Amino acid sequence: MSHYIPPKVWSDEESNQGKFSGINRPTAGSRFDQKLPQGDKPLQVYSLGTPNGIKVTIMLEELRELGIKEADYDLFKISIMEGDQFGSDFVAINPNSKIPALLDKSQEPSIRVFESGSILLYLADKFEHFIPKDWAQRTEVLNWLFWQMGAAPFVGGGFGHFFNYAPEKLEYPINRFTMETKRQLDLLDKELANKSYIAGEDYTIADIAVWAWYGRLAQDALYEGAYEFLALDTYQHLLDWTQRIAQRPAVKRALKADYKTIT
Ligand SMILES: N[C@@H](CCC(=O)N[C@@H](CS)C(=O)NCC(=O)O)C(=O)O
Repeated sequence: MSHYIPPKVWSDEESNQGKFSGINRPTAGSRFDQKLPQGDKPLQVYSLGTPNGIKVTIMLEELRELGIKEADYDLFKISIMEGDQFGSDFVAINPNSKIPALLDKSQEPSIRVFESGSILLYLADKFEHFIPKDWAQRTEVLNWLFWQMGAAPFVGGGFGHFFNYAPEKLEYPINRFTMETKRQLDLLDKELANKSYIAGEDYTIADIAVWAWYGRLAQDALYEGAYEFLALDTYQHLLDWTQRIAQRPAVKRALKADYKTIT
């Protein structure tokens, strides 16, 4: 057990942020002027190949697969460990300073979209794909999309952080977040026992969002040793669904996407 006694008032000067000390500050807003490049495609994506980032590239590659020219995009790399997310142009698109962010230049004026779930929904509504028109079915897709947006921070910011990134291995947070992560994995496994996709028989933005985290975890692509530690081999329906989606050409392309530099 740690013997840390919190002071009366917390101060960032005494806090050890480990691997993230170069970027973490307790304030929001832009930290320096930085122009972002724009290409000539209708959609400009500023992102990175993380679980939240790949949601957007998978969706855009799925739209490309359907031959939708209006969904063509330029993809730029925001190096979050170097602090690109705090540059002025990026903050103007996403005041929350997190990837992914999208600028839709086909609209006048351009529309900014941030939060990966909001971007998926924007693209699904705009192009009328990967979201059902039927009200009840659409609601079920949104149930899972919003579930993922609320649940995955326990996996990434909780389990992944303490299992993989934290400067020391601490039993209490690892136990706490492993318990929750396994509960979520069991939920998905039980749901996927009776249907092909998470919101029913069709592949939707809910699958894209959930796969980017839980599918990647099931592929052992997120945190070294996690597959074994979480006993992912015991979630057979989740593994089958992971494979089904991994075989999609758009998903394969998205995972190998080329990011242009911003400087
Ligand atoms: N809820 C946000 C989370 C985005 C997020 O956490 N992005 C991470 C990378 S996966 C990031 O940009 N981190 C940089 C930072 O925290 O400074 C979303 O889904 O878009």
